[in-house]
Amino acid sequence: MARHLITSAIPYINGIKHLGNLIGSQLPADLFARYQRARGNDVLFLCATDEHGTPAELAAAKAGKPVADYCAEMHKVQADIARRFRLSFDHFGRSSSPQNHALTQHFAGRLAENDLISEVSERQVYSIADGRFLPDRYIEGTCPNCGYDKARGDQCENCTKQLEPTDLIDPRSAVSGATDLEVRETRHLYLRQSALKDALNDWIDSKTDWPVLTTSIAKKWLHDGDGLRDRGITRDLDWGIPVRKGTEDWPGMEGKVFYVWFDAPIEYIACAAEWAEANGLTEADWQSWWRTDKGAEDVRYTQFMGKDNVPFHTLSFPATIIGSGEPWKLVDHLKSFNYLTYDGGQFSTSQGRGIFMDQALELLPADYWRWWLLSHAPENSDAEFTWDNFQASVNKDLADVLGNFVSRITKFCRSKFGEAVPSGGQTGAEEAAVVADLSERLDRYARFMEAMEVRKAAQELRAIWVTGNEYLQSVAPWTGIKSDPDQAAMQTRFALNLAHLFAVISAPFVPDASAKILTSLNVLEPIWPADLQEFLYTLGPDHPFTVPDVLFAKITDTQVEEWQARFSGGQSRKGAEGEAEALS
Ligand code: B3M
Ligand code: ZN
Repeated sequence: MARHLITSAIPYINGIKHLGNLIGSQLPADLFARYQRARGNDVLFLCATDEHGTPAELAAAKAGKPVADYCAEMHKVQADIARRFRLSFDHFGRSSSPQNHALTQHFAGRLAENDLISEVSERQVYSIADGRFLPDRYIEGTCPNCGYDKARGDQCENCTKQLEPTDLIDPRSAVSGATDLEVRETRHLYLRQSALKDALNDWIDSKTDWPVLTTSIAKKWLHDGDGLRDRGITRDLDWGIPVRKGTEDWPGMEGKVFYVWFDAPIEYIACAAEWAEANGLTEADWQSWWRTDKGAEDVRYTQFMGKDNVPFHTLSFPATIIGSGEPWKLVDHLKSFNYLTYDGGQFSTSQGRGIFMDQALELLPADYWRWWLLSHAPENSDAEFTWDNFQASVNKDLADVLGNFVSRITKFCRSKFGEAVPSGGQTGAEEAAVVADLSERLDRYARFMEAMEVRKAAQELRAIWVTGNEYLQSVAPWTGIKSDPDQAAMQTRFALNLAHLFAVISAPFVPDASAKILTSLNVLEPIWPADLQEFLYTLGPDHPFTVPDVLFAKITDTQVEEWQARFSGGQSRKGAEGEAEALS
């Protein structure tokens, strides 16, 4: 039994994510986790909310709530939506957990002991009225370029010009509106990533099986200069993990917190500790997934993320781990995704453009979205969501092919033989040909799933469903039953077994439909087909079943028109302030 540690990039706490976010990390990670579990492997699948940093503070302020309360609420909201999308996390943690506080402080301490931290003095805007330093985007004023009076210290939203806070005319605090601002000196910790350049380079060179998208981004940042600059890992904010050296105070760092991108990836580890605590397990249990000196040497660790997150996972987080000098696991495989666009443009939280996870589930059940998103995953290039494409894919693949097959064969059997698998007849050349064809396809499907080739796996799965329909169409038991009822019984039995096969192997993509089929076929413990020939005899004569309800309803043209208009933009979503995702 193989052991798979799987993490998805952890979504920011502010606001509900859109479908582009979902397909960029959580959903493909879930597909892989479900597949590995179905193959009988041991899986620890972790995700969490990313709760620190400016976006969380701003969103909480806008909601008029203390940031801790806001995060606790939004965590519940996100956890509930994840559950309804059937994201099968073993634990959905929080980067603000005590476990992450302790581990983040621990890593900072180790890095300091290994002389990988330096202290740097910076000049930053301080608001006397607010009693705090203001990150660039907390400062507002008039744009010197276009005169827009709500320009932010990092950029003018109106004319898109990049700004320095000192460029603004009549600058004021976005927190309180206060205008008594001054530039003050402040000290921050820097992680000396440059000292780890060779170690990181060697490590990345050893990853010959990584997708080109991943290695090219890593190499670019490693060699083009910018990526491996020493990196500030502290901030003058209230909300975050207090800067400490392990369990000790850090003189000069009082009142400061770690930068959100420093503690967020450490949450991958802390989340395992949270998982252990939530399940009454011990430190040894979670460390056996993370420490190569404590049992994790046989663990294969796979991360899933959008391409914008790759530098943090190929350089910054590994720098933290390698720099600690402790035997924590480094990622073995990193699967990254391009972007999903919406109807010719970008998904936009601020403009309410595109579909958000909660809205999607108001329209249709999770399986419909899961299937479309996974079968169109932006793997080799960006992918575009259009309503026509979504409609076609749901109606053809799910309703006409998978749904139709299952409904047709169960209904036919019920009407001619009753609600139990019929006996009689013997399989012949037609069935042997189907078995041969499906064996090959199933092998290919498994290889694509193993390699996380999401789109190709979906195509192969669809081809497998099609094979079932073609078989039924060709043997047509509804015609043959008059002349040779035994033969028709055998064909029906064979097709019911195909339905069983489809349910088992489709579960990672469409878990709810799969469960419905299995329930109606009275299969309590689905087992992945080891030997296909044998598997297709699992449901023997007299095995009872029921006809399932409609598995997939077709999407009508009227629905498409209505949804297209509704999601075309014009209404801002809650949490829009986090969209720029400034990393200050
Ligand atoms: N929260 C950005 C994002 O959701 C960030 C990922 C953190 S992964 C450690 O895309
Ligand atoms: Zn401007």
